[in-house]
Formats: sequence, structure tokens, C-alpha cells
Amino acid sequence: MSLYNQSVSKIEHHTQTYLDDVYKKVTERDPHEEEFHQSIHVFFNSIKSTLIKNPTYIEHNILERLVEPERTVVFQVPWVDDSGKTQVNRGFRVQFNSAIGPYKGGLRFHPTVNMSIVKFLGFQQIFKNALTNQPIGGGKGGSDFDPKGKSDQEIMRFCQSFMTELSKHIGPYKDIPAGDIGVGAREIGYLFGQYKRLRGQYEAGVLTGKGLHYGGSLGRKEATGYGVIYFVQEILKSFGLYLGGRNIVVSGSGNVSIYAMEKAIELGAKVVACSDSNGYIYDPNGINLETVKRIKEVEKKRIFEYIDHHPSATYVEGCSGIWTIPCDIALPCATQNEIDETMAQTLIKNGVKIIAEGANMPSTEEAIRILQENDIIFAPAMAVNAGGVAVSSLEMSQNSSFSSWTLDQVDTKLQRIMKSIYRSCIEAAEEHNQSGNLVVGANIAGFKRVADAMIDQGVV
Ligand code: NDP
Ligand code: 2IT
Repeated sequence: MSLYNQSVSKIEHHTQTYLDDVYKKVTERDPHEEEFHQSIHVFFNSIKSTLIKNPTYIEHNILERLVEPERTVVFQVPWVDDSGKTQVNRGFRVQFNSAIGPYKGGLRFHPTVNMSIVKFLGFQQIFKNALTNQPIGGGKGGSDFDPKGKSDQEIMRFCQSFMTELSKHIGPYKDIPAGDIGVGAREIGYLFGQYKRLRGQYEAGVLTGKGLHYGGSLGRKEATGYGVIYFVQEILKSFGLYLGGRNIVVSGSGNVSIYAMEKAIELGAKVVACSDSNGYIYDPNGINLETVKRIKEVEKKRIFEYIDHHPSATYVEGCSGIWTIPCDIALPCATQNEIDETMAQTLIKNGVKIIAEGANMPSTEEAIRILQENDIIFAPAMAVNAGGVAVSSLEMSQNSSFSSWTLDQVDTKLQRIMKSIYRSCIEAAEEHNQSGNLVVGANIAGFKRVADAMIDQGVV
């Protein structure tokens, strides 16, 4: 072995020891936070080569500082249901990292929400937000409240109670929440109304995803889903290919799924299946999006109702079966860990070419490894679904300048941002000799922006 190789392997060894030590500390400190550990494991493996190249990140102990949130708030949310009974839920806000801007990230209302879920989402949000090149730090929050089956009045009372505590910790220059699973325009409206009442002044920029008549941005509702498709278009373009005629399977039928389907269909693709948490529908003629929107957005019913309107379609109970449907492009847009090793293998066997993550962490680490080993193009959430938070940042810009942009202006900016994210991922992967590895590219590009800002600002 040459002297050069010896010193390289020494640096590699030192880096791996550092990564292992930090990872061990995290798992020992919070042993039950499995989803958080998973997100850190994937992240650490992806950025190793940049730590080897830039030992200054280890000298500044950047990773240990990154994995510990700057602040976490856990609070009681008491509210009264329609029968007069007092209910109690748990609320969370994790303010993870503010190196490049105020904390920014959504709120999730779902019975599965706990500290592990909020921390994995908040951790990934740091690098996603950095990738957008907008001045926003990373945060996330939510509650184990289940909005399903609740009346509008119950949702309103819950949101008011949640905001009564949350308002002490947020602000337009401090922390700006938005939507996620179970939190859409209705919830943001109630949250904003209560914040305004508590503050006694109109601070439009404290929340994003607002209604259009009180400070919301055109295009925010569509942004995450459209952004997913703009990212997929960039991948296809790099091979001289287009979306037209491709078969797509999309999981979920919520905000991200619906607008990913809308843009894909507009660009000539055929979406053959989508789902909700009960099961999936398969329509070989192509999903009729108007029917899905009516069932899910307006009537807030279950996806199986679709087959009553379209005899060509079938409904299957249970959501994971959706990945047995052959497709060119799979877009998991529902929730974490939807695609495991077995489903990845089924997708590969059925000829999938691209998997792009609309949801946050929908693929397990093992699934990602299998897909990459089989040369399937795998595009990670951090890059693919960043269009939502990017347009949230555009909403903040409009709020702070008392202006509102046209849909065309917002959409043009969104397209530019998604192209630039794709370029950043490709370039970072190439620079680290892992051409085409979008997981490595996205993590390194996001990480470097945050780490460099942390070093510039000292130990704070
Ligand atoms: P919605 O609440 O609008 O929709 C969620 C969809 O996923 C619904 O169809 C829901 O089914 C389904 N779903 C939720 N939980 C589960 C589960 N445990 N198992 C199976 N299906 C489930 O949420 P969004 O569309 O906003 O969010 C979807 C994903 O995208 C999440 O991972 C979120 O973090 C991510 N994301 C969202 C962004 C946004 O701007 N909204 C931005 C970036 C990422 P059901 O109707 O039965 O509940
Ligand atoms: O995961 C996400 O990026 C979101 N839920 C959107 C966050 C935001 O602040 O718009």
C-alpha cells in the first residue's frame, strides 16, 4: 500500500469511527426513536465521503450538533368534543436547526405521531429546506389527534387549543409551521385565526398554506405534487425521455398524491392506481381525477367509493398491494416506510424504472439498497417533495412584501427551484464519485449548506 493510500484509509477509519460514535450516542440517548434512527442512519451513510474530503466538519463536531434539536416543546392539548366530553392529546414542536433561517416545517395530525416521527421529519426538513436555496431552517410538529370522523367544530376547538400553546413558540421570524398529513387549508385557517386573536395583530407570515383570501399563495396547494412531477421530468429529460405514455402508480390520495396525479395526467402520463389508508383502486383506463378529488377533497370519504362511479376499476383492501401493480414510475406519496424490501423486489420484477418519493421516508433503508443495486433510479424525498416547502417560502416572501404573485409566476419559480435541486443533487454526487446516486447527492448538497453556515456562525 502506498503512503497516500495509507493516509486515506486512516482518514476513512477516523470518519467511520466518528459516524459510529455519534450514531451510538443518539440511539443510546433515545432508544425508542426508531424512525429518527432510521433517518440518521441513511443520512450518515450518504454524507461519509464529504466528511472524508472536509475533515473540518468533524473538527467542528457538526454531526453531534445537528442530531440534537435546538429546542423541543411537548405540550398538553385539552379540548371538548361534541358530546361535551373533555379529550386530551399531546402536541409537539421540534425546532431542529436555524443555521440558514427561521425554523420551517409542517404540522402532522395523525394518531401515529410521537417524538420519533416528529424528529425524523424535522431532521430531514433541515436538508430539504437547504436544498431549495431559500432562507429557511428546519422544524416539524404535530399531534396524535386523529381528525378522521371529527366534526368541523371539533377540529376548530382542537386547533384553537393546540395553537394556544404553540403560539408561545412561533412567529414569522422564529418558526413558521404549515400543513402535513391531516393538516390542510381548513386546519391552517383555524390555527391562524387563533394565533391572530392571541397576538392581537395580523402576522400573515406566521403560517403557510393559508387560504387565498387571507394571505395564502396561489400554487401552494399544488406545489408538492407538481414539484414531484417536475423532478421526475428532469430525470427523464436526462435520458432524452418524456412523461407522455408512461404508466404511473401513486400511493395515497391526499394533498401530495392528488396534485402529483394532476400534473402527471396533464403531461400525458397514465395514472393507473392510487390508495388511502384502507386500500387501493386500480383503473386500467387511467384514474379519473375529478372523481378522486370529489371523494377525498370535498366529501372526505373513502377511496373505495371510486368503483361505484367507474365500473372499469377494482378496489383491493389493504394498501401495500398497490406496489404489485406493474408500472414504469412509482410515486409513494402517503406515509413513511410504505415500501419495504419485499415490495421493492416486486416493483423491480414488474419492470419499474423510476421511484420518486413524494412522501417523507416512504422507503426503508433496505428497499433503497435493493433498488439502487438493481439500477432503478431512486429519487429521495428530501429532493423530490421539496416543492411544497419551497412555495411556502415564496408565500412568506409575498406576505412580508404585502404582494401576491400570479399562479404563473409562482409555478415558474417552482419549476426553476426543482430544476436547480435536481442539478445540485447530480453535481454533488458526481463531485463525490457517485454519479447518479441521488440519495448521496441530495444529502451532501443539503448538508454542506447547513454545515458551512453553522461553522460561520460559531458554536451557538
Ligand atoms: P394528506 O393528509 O393530505 O394525505 C395523506 C394520504 O396518505 C391519505 O390518502 C391517507 O389516507 C394516506 N395515509 C396517511 N397515513 C397513512 C398510513 N399510515 N398508511 C397508509 N396510508 C396513509 O397528507 P399529505 O398528502 O400532505 O402528505 C403525504 C406525505 O407527503 C406525508 O409523508 C407528508 O409528510 C409528505 N409531504 C407533504 C407535503 C405537503 O405540502 N403537504 C410536503 C412534503 C411532503 P387516509 O385518507 O385514509 O388517511
Ligand atoms: O414535509 C414537508 O416539507 C411539508 N410538510 C411542508 C412544510 C412547509 O413548511 O411547507
